[in-house]
Amino acid sequence: MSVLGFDIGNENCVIAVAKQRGIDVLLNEESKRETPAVVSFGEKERFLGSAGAASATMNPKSTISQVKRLIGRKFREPIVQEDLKILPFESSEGPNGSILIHLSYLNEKQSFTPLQILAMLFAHLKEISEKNLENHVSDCVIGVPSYFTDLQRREYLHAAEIAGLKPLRLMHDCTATALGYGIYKTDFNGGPTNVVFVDIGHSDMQVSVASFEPGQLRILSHAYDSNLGGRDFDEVLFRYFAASFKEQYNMDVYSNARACVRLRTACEKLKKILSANPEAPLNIECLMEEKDVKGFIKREDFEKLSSDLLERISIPCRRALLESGLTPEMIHTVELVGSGSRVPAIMKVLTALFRREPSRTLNVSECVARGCALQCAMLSPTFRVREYEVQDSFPFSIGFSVDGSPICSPSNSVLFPRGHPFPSVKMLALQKSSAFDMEAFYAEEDELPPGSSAKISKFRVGPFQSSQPEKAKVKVRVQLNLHGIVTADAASLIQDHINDYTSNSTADAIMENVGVSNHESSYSDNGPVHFHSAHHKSSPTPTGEERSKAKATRRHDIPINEDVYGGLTPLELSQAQEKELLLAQQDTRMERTKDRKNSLESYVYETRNRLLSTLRSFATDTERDGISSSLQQTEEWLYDEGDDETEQVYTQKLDDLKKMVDPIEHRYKDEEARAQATKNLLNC
Ligand code: ATP
Ligand code: MG
Ligand code: K
Repeated sequence: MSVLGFDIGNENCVIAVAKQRGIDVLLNEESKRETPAVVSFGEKERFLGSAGAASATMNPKSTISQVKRLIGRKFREPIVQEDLKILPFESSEGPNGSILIHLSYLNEKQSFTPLQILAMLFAHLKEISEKNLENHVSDCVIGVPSYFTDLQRREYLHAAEIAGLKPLRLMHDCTATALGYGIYKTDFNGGPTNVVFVDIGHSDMQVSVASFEPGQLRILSHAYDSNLGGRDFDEVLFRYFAASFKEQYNMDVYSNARACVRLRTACEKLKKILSANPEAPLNIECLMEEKDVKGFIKREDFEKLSSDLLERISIPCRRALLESGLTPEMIHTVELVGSGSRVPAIMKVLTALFRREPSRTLNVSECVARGCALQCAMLSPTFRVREYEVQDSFPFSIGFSVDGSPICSPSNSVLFPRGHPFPSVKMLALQKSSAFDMEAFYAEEDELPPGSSAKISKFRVGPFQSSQPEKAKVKVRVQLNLHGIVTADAASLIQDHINDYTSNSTADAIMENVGVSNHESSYSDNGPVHFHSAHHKSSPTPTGEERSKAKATRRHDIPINEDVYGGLTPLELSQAQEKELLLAQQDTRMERTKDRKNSLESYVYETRNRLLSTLRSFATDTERDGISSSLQQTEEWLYDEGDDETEQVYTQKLDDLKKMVDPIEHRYKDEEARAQATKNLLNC
């Protein structure tokens, strides 16, 4: 069983696989190491990845890119509206404020959620992996931005599930990068070595500070700007040239979707040229109104136009540093990754900020996927990886309320404060004698990306009824799991006779940490046993101390009903799975149809040639004429009404032709065999 790491970027995806000798990056069908995160709907089939990107300019309205930006978000969020303005496909508000993408496919109007589109990408990456490895794949670790909310993380898991993948973990991008960086280093001695990782991608940037010691890494802080990445630099160029074409050619690029796509693509290319050259030209033929356009810009001017963006880059860097509690002097190195960081001015900004030049020792586009593959190997029982402990920290404060009241004290609801190590499990002891509601939410809204909802989920704990209401205690197990998702996944009613719980008079909740020492909330690679500890999946496992108390008590399991805000219902999930299956079948059918059509076409050409050569003397004139004219007719038909036929029709046509040619083919083969036999005889 192969273990994989996926980096799903807003622009590019990378697949890494763990092999016994190390980590490899898989090549896609174009032999590229990066696969565009694009899904395009053709007339009768989908084009995914590279093929999707190729049809983006041909077919902009049916081409979905940047779906990562839309995952788990609401249509009306201002930032979503900004993004949708740039994206050429149609969209609208769906149920519960969700986003729906509309396009026409198979001659009907169809709509898809971003989650469904993401699932298509996952399925494509899975297919690439299976072709490469000639094996079925499912276990994987998937990189996610540290700023992803609960819902975004859940949607990633659902999308992966729809695609038939089994994510063992969603891993913060920079944590994956840090793992790949640290596990091979053996020179981290003499106290902790602190490294800042700066990842600038297509539409976001993330900064994390990690502290390495032999055999372990600890994340000290995560910071981010979820709306600042390479594409913002493209946009600077786009606006500049759109304005200058308006002046120069009196042309309004904004009014033409296809022209916008083409100009943006050209600007991205131009930006890349400026990374290596002091100036660059821009030429687009027939941009719109049949006009060719020409432009030119110097790197210097590009940097001036980008000054606001460049300033913004230092904000998350400062924040990460501040929260790590370190000063720039305590930083060993700054590692710069993500292809968006290739703009030279970014290097200058960071050098000034950290008072040293960032290094680029990692593969900037592959490090996340590689780290994820390593993590997958560590989690998989089929691999033995060097013992290494990874302790991540969670970037948001998570609060809980019970029947509307804060859980920890009348004024404090924070169960997992920002920076809390995870995965982590907490047991809540509550004084409740019948069904109640709990709610999980982000306690500090300004920690979240702008526009995100603070709501996470609701839990109905019950029904149950205590026979001794005044002594009833309920224990609820709450987890911040390995994916960074919050759940309340087990509850039990404890009716005890000995009152051995110190009850808190201000709030009726008593918090108990079940083994949430730093050690247990992180994990190391002591084989699967250590990591898949009882705290992860099984029912509540009391500690030794609790167990002795439990002897004097009766314990009944209570059902918990979880309702995730904006989450997929099981029915919706299975509907999405069915839909994906149908779409995949349609693609396969179209692939087969193309295959059949190609076989027919090449049969026509081959037979025509062979009729003039090898087969010539085995056919009568009448046979030859008959076949020739059938070949001719088939060829004409293929270019005309037969251009777009079904698999069965092509197969039938080929069979018909073969029926005419086969007798001649047989005569030829018989003759061949006779000649061979004669030759053998003579050779003896
Ligand atoms: P994200 O991490 O934001 O989800 P991603 O992982 O797909 O997205 P990357 O592949 O790291 O993003 O970076 C893509 C960005 O890097 C694009 O904006 C692209 O234009 C930019 N880029 C690639 N090469 C260069 C270059 N030579 N000079 C400048 N920018 C570049
Ligand atoms: Mg990335
Ligand atoms: K392992």
